[in-house]
Order: sequence, then structure tokens, then C-alpha cells
Amino acid sequence: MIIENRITKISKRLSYILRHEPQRYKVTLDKEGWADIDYLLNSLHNFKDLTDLKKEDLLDLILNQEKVRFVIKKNKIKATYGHTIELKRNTSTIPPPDILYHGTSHKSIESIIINGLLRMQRQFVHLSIDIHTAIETGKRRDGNPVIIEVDSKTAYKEGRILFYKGSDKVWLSEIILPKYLKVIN
Ligand code: HQG
Repeated sequence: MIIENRITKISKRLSYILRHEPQRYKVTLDKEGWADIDYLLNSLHNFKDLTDLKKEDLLDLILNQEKVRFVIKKNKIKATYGHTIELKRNTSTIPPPDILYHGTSHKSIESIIINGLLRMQRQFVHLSIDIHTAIETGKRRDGNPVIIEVDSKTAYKEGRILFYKGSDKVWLSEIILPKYLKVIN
């Protein structure tokens, strides 16, 4: 059993390694982003405060995620979304929910209205399944975030934009043009 702020700390480090800089932590990802759990655990042991992290606690954390950021298959682990590193594209793109949401800052909204939703540093634009998740995402940058409704159904059908399911709450997409966006607050 590990306590809440230790869980957050481990989750953030896992995200950083698996999404952005595996090589810096001597973790090898395959083309789809999977890493061997034992290698990853060894790497986490290099952090001063994680030298005693047990595999069972790591697995427990992953199985009980409140927001699904990682998946496990056999002895491998992968981040479900958020990557800045390039991975092999999943070819199974699927129709998205009719409406998705994106939470952002007041600082970004003018540019988004003009240029659309861009993927910025990441491999995909990140969209939320519901308004609550979009608010939580936007709050990382703005205490009172702007919420955008995305007409994902039309963007997929008419705009031929590809969508991928990242996790239970997060969808990934290519750039979304302004005509499919509506600010709702
Ligand atoms: C903004 C977290 C100006 C965009 C979250 C966002 C998510 C533009 C920022 C996941 C723009 C990029 C991803 C444009 C987009 N002009 N700004 N044309 N287009 N932007 O962090 O979606 O908790 O790369 O609005 O909850 O904020 O770490 O993307 O503000 O699910 O698991 O550029 O990361 O997940 O920021 O967040 P990010 P995001 P975790």
C-alpha cells in the first residue's frame, strides 16, 4: 500500500520516462512504446526516493489508476497517451464519440480560434471525453479554463481527421480545424 503523494510522484516519473525521455533513464521502448517492467523498475530505483519501490506496489498503482495513463501487457508497460516521442502509428483508427472537449487557457484561445487545435509538442492533439476531464486538463494552465466543444463526428466524417482512443477519458487526434470548434464558456 503506497500513500497518495507518493503515487502521484511515481506516476509523474513514469509518465516522463515513457512519454518523453526513455533513453535518459536507460529504458528502451519498442516501436509502439512498450517497455519491459523490470527494466523500468530498475530505472525508477535510481531516483533517491524510489530506491525501495517494490514491483507489487508499481503494479498496484497501475491497476488502480484514477485516470488510465498506463497499460500493462505480459511483462510490458506503455503510456496510453501524452507522447512527445514518435511511435509507430496504430493503424486501427476508430470513429470518435460525436462530441469531445478540450480545456485550455485564456492565453491560447485566440490562436486556437484562428489556427485550430494543434498538437504542439506532442504527437497528437489531446481531447477529453467529458467536460469535467476537460476542466481538469485546462486547470493545469489556467485556474478558470476555457472549454472547447469539438464536433468530432463531423471532423471524422467530413474532415477525414483520424482519431485514436488514448484511454478511458482521453482521445487523440490529428489537427482539428477551427470550423469544428466551439467555445462553450
Ligand atoms: C494548446 C495531461 C495556441 C492546448 C492532460 C494546450 C491531457 C494551442 C497546449 C494531456 C493551440 C498544449 C495533454 C494553438 C493547442 N495555439 N495554443 N493553435 N493548439 N494549444 O500539455 O491537451 O495528466 O501538450 O490547448 O490531462 O493540455 O499528464 O496538451 O493548452 O490529457 O496524464 O497548447 O496531458 O494528461 O499542451 O494535455 P499539452 P493538453 P496527464
